[in-house]
Amino acid sequence: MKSICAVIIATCLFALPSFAAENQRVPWDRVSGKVGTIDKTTGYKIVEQNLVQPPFLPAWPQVGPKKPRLIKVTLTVQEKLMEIDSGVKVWAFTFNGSVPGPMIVAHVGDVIELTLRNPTTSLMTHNIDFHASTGALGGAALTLIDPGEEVVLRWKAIKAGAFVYHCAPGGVMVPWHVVKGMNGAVLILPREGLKDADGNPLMYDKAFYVGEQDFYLPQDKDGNYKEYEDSAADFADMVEVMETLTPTHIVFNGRVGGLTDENAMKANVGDTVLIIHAQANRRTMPHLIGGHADYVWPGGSFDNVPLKDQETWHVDGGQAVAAMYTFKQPGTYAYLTHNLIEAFLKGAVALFQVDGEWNRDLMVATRARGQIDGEAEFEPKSCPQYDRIVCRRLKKARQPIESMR
Ligand SMILES: [Cu+2]
Repeated sequence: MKSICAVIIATCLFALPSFAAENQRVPWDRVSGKVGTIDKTTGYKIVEQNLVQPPFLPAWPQVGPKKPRLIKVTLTVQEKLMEIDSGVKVWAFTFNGSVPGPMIVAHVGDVIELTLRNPTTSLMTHNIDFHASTGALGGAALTLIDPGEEVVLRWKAIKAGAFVYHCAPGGVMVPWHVVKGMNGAVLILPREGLKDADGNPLMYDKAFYVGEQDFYLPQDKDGNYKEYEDSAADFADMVEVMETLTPTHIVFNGRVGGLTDENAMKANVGDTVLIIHAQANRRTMPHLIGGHADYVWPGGSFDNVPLKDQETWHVDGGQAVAAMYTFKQPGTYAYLTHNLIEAFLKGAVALFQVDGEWNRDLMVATRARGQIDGEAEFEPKSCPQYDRIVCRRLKKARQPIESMR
């Protein structure tokens, strides 16, 4: 009996130091210090990332410092009534008030310290699943918080790529929260920056983050989109529409026209642009009309060799994919999903407005528009009621662009 007790005590004494050492190697359970100081548990410098509204990314270096850092970010839940098309409103669930939620940028090896807040203005319990992270349902199991609560989660970025994050409170709440807008993206850059297949650096001048959102909005018997009194009231009706698997709207940056007209993304000829396209719930097929993707990282992983010269690429549901393109001509470019029904009838179209000099070597109209001999002049009819916007744009496109001749 004595000898058994001795073995148990010896085992405990032996095991305790190794358990403590294990905890020291994974010190995620300590609160970090102030920005600019060194975090005692990781030895990493603490930096704060100021998150910005999409389609923009936080100002962040493409090549990381030699040593990893501890990056502090804060996401605050906002349940808010948003207009996603003229007169069409939905009670969105958001991170920091935007659909999609803001982009977080880090380098491989960095530790992200997220403070997630769910204020008492919320009606629902929320959390966050980072596809870029490892374990605990992407952090969802450690971050479920009721209104009035906050939580701090640390996770280490060990995979390079573009990744989705989203709320995942369990059961039918998961798709309901995601299609009410509660998703965003993370960009984990390789520490040495992006590279082509031969290991040459690929740097970008600008980066844009296109978050695609499918909405499933209930309609009344007359076909009008219904409005609800609070963020929870649409649940039963919306789930009914969700079960059809047919979105009523598919939009970029939270609304029809979220990235067109005055919201168009801007660049200059010669600019290399990184476009991160995120879709938390369904597949999509980005395409840049009048351009290409010079590089696409398949599946969103920067550890994959980038595909070159893609006309259309694809993003799976629950995925973010980065593409890179250097603009070679000025003008307006449509960036859309090349399911053209989804683009033109559901809303999934964005615009790039590019300034610069027209390159006649790449394209030229060698004969200006003119009448065919003997043909009567075309009399355009008035724009049909159902197609006012497209018709107006087509008429605008008919105006001659002198620099292209
Ligand atoms: Cu949620």
